[in-house]
Amino acid sequence: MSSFSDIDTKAVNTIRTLAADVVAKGMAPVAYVLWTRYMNYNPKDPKCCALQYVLLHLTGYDVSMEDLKSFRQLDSKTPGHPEVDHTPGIEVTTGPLGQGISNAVGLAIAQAHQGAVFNKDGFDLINNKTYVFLGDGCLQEGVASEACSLAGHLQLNNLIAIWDDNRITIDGDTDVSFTEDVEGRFRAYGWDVLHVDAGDTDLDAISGAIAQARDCQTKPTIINLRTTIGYGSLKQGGHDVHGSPLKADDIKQLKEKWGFNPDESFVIPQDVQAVFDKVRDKGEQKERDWDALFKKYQEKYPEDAAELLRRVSGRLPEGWEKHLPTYTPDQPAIASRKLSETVLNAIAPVIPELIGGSADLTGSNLTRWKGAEDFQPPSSGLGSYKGRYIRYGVREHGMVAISNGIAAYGGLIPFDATFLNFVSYAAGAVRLSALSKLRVINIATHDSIGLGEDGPTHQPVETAAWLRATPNMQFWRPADGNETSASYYAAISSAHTPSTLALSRQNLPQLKGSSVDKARKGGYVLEEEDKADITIVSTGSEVSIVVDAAKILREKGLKVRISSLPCFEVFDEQPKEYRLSVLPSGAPIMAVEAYNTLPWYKYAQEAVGLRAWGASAPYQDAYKKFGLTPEGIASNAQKVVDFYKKRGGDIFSPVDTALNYNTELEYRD
Ligand SMILES: Cc1ncc(C[n+]2csc(CCOP(=O)(O)OP(=O)(O)O)c2C)c(N)n1
Ligand SMILES: *[C@@H]1O[C@H](CO)[C@@H](O)[C@H](O)[C@H]1NC(C)=O
Ligand SMILES: CC(=O)N[C@H]1CO[C@H](CO)[C@@H](O)[C@@H]1O
Ligand SMILES: CC(=O)N[C@H]1CO[C@H](CO)[C@@H](O)[C@@H]1O
Ligand SMILES: [Mg+2]
Repeated sequence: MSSFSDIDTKAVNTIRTLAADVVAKGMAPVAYVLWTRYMNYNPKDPKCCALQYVLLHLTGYDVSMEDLKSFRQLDSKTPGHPEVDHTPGIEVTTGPLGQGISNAVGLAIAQAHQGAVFNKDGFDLINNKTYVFLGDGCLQEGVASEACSLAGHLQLNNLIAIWDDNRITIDGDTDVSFTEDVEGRFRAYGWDVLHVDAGDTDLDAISGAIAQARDCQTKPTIINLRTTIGYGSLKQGGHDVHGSPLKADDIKQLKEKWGFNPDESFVIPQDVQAVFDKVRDKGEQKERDWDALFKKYQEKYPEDAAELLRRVSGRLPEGWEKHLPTYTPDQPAIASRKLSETVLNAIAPVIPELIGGSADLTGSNLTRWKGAEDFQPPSSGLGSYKGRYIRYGVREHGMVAISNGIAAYGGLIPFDATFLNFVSYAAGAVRLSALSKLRVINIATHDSIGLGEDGPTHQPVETAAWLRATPNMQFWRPADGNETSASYYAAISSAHTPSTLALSRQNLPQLKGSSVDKARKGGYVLEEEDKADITIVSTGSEVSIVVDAAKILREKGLKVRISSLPCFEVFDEQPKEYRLSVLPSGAPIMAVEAYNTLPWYKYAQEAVGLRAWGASAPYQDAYKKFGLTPEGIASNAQKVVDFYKKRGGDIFSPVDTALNYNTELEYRD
């Protein structure tokens, strides 16, 4: 006997017609079953679940009929692709194919970890299902393979993926490019694979598969749901359904077919709304039950309860920053990747919500703190879900997309690690960290030609320019111990901004005059001089070379100021007077950095850097080849001073502009 009746069919058809009015085209039955029978949510508390706008409206989220009608319009609540933080009930920003399923793996990891840490006998507080819809396109994207492979290894039994197997992508039938055995592939990853043949109509089969997936205790599950794109439309099953809205006469016949008045739009029959209202009431009741359970938990385990509340509210542990190490000028030169390890060793024990790992470069990255436990399925004998160190394997793109999911879950601060050069492999996910305002920390070691012998394939030259051009991304390149601590301070305390920390392989001396407080401004004066002939501004491993170049120039009687600019994004937020005090008018400003010089012309008239790929050599030789030695820099600085003296006239700092980019940026709160 079916547990579904005519009213359920009517509700599905309501979703179909509403969706046709908005322009969505598929998956109505499964969305209905999932939202009404399986997911727990309370729209009054929208930090919960995500045909998304239609279901958000029907189920009572703050997404109105007007919002549905203004789909894709400027400043509407319903942008072309759902954005987290913009529309209530949206959990992650998707649109670029493959990201959503990969985020889902991150959400599932976060749930498994928090559950392992906080659940107790009789207190199944964090119970743990992530449902995700994905299309053929998502399954073709490499990032999804990376993430799903890891999910299988991790045996995430709380992850349920539903594949809209409509055999269509934009170019047409999937026969033209996608003929692999997807089910076999997922079985090989270690997933359970289920299928529903009549995904357009068979609510019972859909519900049965979801129930089976939910109850699977040992693995993630993918449900292959055979569907027809644009089901009910005159163009059903054709690829042109995807790219263009349905024509008016097609929408009309579709409404007639589903028993709706063809001349009305955006209609929700009362009895259908009543179904959703009931679901909402059930959701509210579930939330009350949960609150009651939590109250009991609070009585029995007050410390755990307080800790859970602290983490979920996003408050950092009191005084964590006091654990950040500082250094004195007479301490030895240390590689900033090593300084980063020292920071992680100091803060991982006091920030229990810090969770992360490396894409198979732990030994090079120095990202595993003392005493860390691996995040692994208990049956592996390699760790447990309580563990906070994630072995990502060689999967950079998947790693960052998973970090985005972990950050979106809340209550955790994810970091990940690879060589700076391979952060580019993860670009699709990196830009979404920034767009979605997620605090993800990318620890990016081997940050320049300074990595030496591995050569140009591994030496990032263009990467910094990209990351600095990414809105809401803090790209930090610290020059010594104090600056490394400052970069971590900023990364951890910026709740709505991702960071990339570029760290050296080679040793860097402690710079006299550096400090955490100064570096936290994103840029500061390292060596001041009145009536200077030149300001040299630099970052990371080149700052100490500039310090030596200045000694040569001073011997020749020149007055040289030095500024360090570890983070452009943060420096640009400082008041104009401050920025002008670091990069003043009156003398030429020359930038020095072992990267492409493109980003520097907003701060300096002249820049010394790389306009080519790097070189495979001991790092000192690579630096020499590109003139990044004290002598080379001094010689260029002399040319700059001579040129501007000869030209005469006033010299204005590039920071002194008519238009001020340092406005209050809306994403900082
Ligand atoms: C990374 C990425 N590449 C390309 C696109 C453009 N794009 C949007 S939908 C689509 C086809 C998706 O096919 P499928 O996943 O099967 O969805 P369906 O058409 O069946 O709804 C493409 C190529 C995108 N959104 N993201
Ligand atoms: C680092 O900062 C501390 C505290 O501000 C300061 O005392 C120390 O001199 C700084 N170290 C260096 C190398 O400048
Ligand atoms: C990954 C994970 O933590 N899954 C848990 C979800 O909840 C069920 C029932 O409480 C547990 O058995 C799983 O281990
Ligand atoms: C903490 C940790 O994993 N440290 C390792 C860093 O890499 C070096 C060299 O590969 C190892 O010796 C350390 O054990
Ligand atoms: Mg498709």
